[in-house]
Amino acid sequence: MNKFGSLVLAMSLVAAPAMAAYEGGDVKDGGSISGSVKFKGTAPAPKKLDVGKDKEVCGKTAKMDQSLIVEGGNLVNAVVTITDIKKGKKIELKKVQFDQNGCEYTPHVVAFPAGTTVEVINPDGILHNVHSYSKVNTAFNQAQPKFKKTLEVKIEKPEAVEVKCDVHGWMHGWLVATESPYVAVTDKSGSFKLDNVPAGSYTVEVWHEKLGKSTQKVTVKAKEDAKVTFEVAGK
Ligand SMILES: [Cu+2]
Repeated sequence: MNKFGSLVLAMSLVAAPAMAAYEGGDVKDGGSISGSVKFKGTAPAPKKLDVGKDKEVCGKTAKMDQSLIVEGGNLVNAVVTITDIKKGKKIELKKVQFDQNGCEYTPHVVAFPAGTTVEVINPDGILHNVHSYSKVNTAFNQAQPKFKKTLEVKIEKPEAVEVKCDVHGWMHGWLVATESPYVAVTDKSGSFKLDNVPAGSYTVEVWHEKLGKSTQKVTVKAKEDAKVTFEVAGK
């Protein structure tokens, strides 16, 4: 590449963050997108995790691997977002909770718009450590001693942030921040709903920590619910 070419490339890299940001406002005659996420294939048998520390607190209930939960063919804890929406409902930032009760993160996956503050709760009366493996956001690695019942972290930028506890190696969860407020996590029946969506055509994405991403085009009509079913194959 010549000198001019590399200069153009450098300038375009600098310009990249100027990409149109999400704009929130009032949505008139919004529709919704709802549906479910199915798991395609044979679901693995639930795996019990080895609780090798603080057994009197952490071992009260059996700890199961939550990285792939399939209930009756439905995929639980998948994150559903609209990836290409630039204008829609207002972002209302509310604190969300990430509870370490019994040495397990509940919910296992929390999703919210970027800029949200997460309250990490420690009701256990023992030491936990909240360690994020962020790449886009500034990573955090904070001890949460038994007397510190709540610790707050803010996830500023869109990213699926993996969180672990350095004290209890089996503790593992996700804080998923998105650009728009259109985000939902599938429940026990694999269902989700995104509401107050302006009429239009969108790309809806499903992300799962083990199974990755898949997308579908969905058209939303005013005041109507657009139904969509995803089938995500096991790996
Ligand atoms: Cu811990």
